[in-house]
Amino acid sequence: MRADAAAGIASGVLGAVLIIVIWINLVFPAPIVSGGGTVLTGPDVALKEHEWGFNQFAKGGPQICANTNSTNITITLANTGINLHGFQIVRADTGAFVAGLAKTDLLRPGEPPRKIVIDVSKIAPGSYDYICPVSGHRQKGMVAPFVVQSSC
Ligand SMILES: [Cu+2]
Repeated sequence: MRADAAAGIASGVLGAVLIIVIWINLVFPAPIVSGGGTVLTGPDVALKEHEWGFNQFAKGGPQICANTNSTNITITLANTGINLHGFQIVRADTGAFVAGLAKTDLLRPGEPPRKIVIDVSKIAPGSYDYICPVSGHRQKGMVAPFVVQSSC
């Protein structure tokens, strides 16, 4: 077989493999790692946002546990990604807004970290999620548990 024909067949096979790999990733996306075993607690929490997770270069993020006897949690939010990202705490069941930034108040890539004060006394004990409210980002993995309970 001629060398150029062999190279053509090889690149065709490589292209087909790439298309199959991309298709598998689209049809069977990797599961979102919710919590990932890490729990952040205490009055000061630092979160790095990027595509498509918090504090890790993977989907999901660490759980945040808020103690009911603490008053405020200060979340220092840094956008280390290349897209705009926001921050909201929403109800785990309904997705209703509970606290955080307005949907249009987004952090630009590389802007100085922002401190968001969450008044825990205004949130009933229970299960919540913190998310990035930018369209599609939660679905891609920017979601992790936020729980309010009597002990963390
Ligand atoms: Cu985002």
